[in-house]
Order: sequence, then C-alpha cells, then structure tokens
Amino acid sequence: MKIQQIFRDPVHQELFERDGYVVIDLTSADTVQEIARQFYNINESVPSGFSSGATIADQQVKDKLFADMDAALQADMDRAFIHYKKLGSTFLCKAPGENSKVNVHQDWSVVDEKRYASATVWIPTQAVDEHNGALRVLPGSHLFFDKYRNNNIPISYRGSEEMLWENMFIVPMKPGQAFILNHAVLHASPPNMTDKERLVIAYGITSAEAGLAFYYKAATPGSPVEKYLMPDDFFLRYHNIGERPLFGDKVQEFPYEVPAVSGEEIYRMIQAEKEKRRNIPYFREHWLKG
Ligand SMILES: O=C(O)CCC(=O)C(=O)O
Repeated sequence: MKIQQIFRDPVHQELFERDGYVVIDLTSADTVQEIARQFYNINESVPSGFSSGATIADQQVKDKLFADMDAALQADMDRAFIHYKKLGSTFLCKAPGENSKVNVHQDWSVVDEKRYASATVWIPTQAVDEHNGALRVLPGSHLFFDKYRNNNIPISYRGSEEMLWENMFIVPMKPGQAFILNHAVLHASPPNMTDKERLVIAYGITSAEAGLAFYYKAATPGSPVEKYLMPDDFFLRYHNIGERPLFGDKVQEFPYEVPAVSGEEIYRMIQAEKEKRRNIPYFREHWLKG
C-alpha cells in the first residue's frame, strides 16, 4: 500500500518514498538566521553536547517558540507540504566538542507507517558539513525493519551500529534548505568539531488524518509495551523523555520481542540499496565512490 502524500511536489514525494528522506530548498537564509536569535533569548549559555528543546519543561516557553517559528515559516511549509499537520517545532543544538556526536538511530514510531509517514523537517540555520554536524543517512533504510520504536524497545540492528555508520554518507547543506527525514530512516550526525555551535530548527510533521500513538516500554527487562493514543501536540508536551508519558490514553499493553537482525542480513540490505542507486549520478558521487 502506498503512503499518503505529504509533499506538494510529486518529485519530492517520490524521492522521500524511495530514499526515506529528501533535501529541498524550503526558505531563505535570512528567515532561519532571524529565528536562530530566539535560541539565545531562551538559553543564557549553550547547553553542552547535543541538546533538544524538546526537553524544556516550561510549556509556555515551548509553545511560544513553536508559535514564533511557525509564524516565520508557515508560508514556506505550506508551499512544500500538502494534507499535513505540524506536531511542533524546536531547536536542536550541537555544542562544540566530541560529546556532541549523535549515534546511529531511528526516531520513534508514532503513526501507522504502512499508511502514513511521520517526519522531521530539519532546517539548519547555518551551513552544515562533516565538521560541524551535518546529517549522515542510509538511503532506503526506512524500509529495513518494521518494529515499533521508542527508548527501551530493543533495536533490530543492535550490534551493527558501526557498520551502519560506515555505510552512511554525510549531506552538507546551506541555511534555508530542509532535510525531511522519515522517522524510520537510519541517521546519525558527527560531533561538532568547530568552535561555534550548530543550530537547527526541527519540525515534526505527518499526514493531516494520521492518528498519533506512543509505544512506551519501561527499562526493566521483560516489561510489556504500553500503547498510548496521543494528541497532535504530543511532541510539544512530552518532555520527560524516556519516562512513561504523563498524558495520553493508554489503550493496550502487550509483550513485545524484537529479534536482532544479523549483521550479514543488514549488510545484504545495504548492498541492495546501493545497487538500486548505482546509476544515479548523485549517489555515485556522494555515496558509492570507492
Ligand atoms: O541534529 C542532529 O544532529 C541529529 C538530529 C536527530 O538525529 C534527530 O532529531 O533524530
């Protein structure tokens, strides 16, 4: 079954469905640089390592940040997306230093991924590359596994993280561009080894009609997965990340096992994705060289 369209441009939709991500020209450098000022209004100093505004506990601060970002970007978002809804937005900051590396991961599963995509619209406020923390991505990997994803739910690719990192490639970007990544695609980012923080605006989006769910699992081994139906502002309100949500409608609880997929099998999947793109000049140049 095909997932619901969220991009206005059918070419963007096609690339997003094939690769699990697409990079588009979303807005102007001036717009994102203006929004970036807000970061310094709400942070007296730059938090160390990698930090997300999602963990801010003060709801008013988060709501205002989303409202301000959205006022600046609404027209650009509406030009790029169709039949969609926004799930909130915030800043992702990478302070200078080794400890700002983001390891290989997929984002939480929050919609029925057979019918809909949920995605992050990742908008750097400055040029990004391998030195200051651009994204690394594994094209096509959004279709590798079909398990629920959340903190504490075991990952299908455990033991293969290093191979996955090695097989990703980095995507340098200019301010005003947007990297729209399906929450299921494998991605990561290197540490920021420059002396200036890297600041990104991140929106959550999904299809207008998609219902949201959150699959919580306690850290205790053997604990069941608890399914919560969530309101559309769930990303904006959930701040005790990794802990049981304090809101939402718990509708199910069930035992859940995630078998590890072997390194050989994952290697085969990666090679198949590379093979599919062997004749595409962009991937030949950036991913398949060597
Ligand atoms: O901003 C980054 O460097 C990584 C962001 C990321 O991986 C995420 O939001 O899931």
